[in-house]
Amino acid sequence: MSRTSSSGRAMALAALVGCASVAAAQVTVLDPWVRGTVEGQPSTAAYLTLRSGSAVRLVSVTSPVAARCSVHEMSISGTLMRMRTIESLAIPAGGAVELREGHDHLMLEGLSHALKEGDTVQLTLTFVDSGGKRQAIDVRAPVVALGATRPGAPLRTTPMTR
Ligand SMILES: [Cu+2]
Repeated sequence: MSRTSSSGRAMALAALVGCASVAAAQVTVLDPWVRGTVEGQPSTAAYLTLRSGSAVRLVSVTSPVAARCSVHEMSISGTLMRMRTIESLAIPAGGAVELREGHDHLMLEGLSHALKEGDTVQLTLTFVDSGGKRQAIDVRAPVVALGATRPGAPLRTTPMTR
């Protein structure tokens, strides 16, 4: 292979990658993480921040480790925290939506196995823009230990009975 043709190929590849990143730049997923579980625990929550240059809706979440994934909205009714599934989550143009502990979150139900710290969970998020165009984004979310509050935070000091 000559030097000329290989550099031409590299330029073509760069152009392709450039196009792909423009299309994908519409939605950005930041700081994803999943709460670790104990053996036999059927469900857990995942947290992340979604940013988008244009108005989109998160319409579907899937994961190979969970039979069902959904967006849960948290609300406080008296002293009770309630959560309910919402059909879609809107991200405004140029805005961000933060799914964080004690607030709205992704619910992963029907877990296939216990999720341990150090594991990575794949989440596929599907967004729809105002024109009805769908875009799927794969996210690899680290599993955070059951007692920790967020990635990098120290473990709670409450001793655990084993
Ligand atoms: Cu929930």
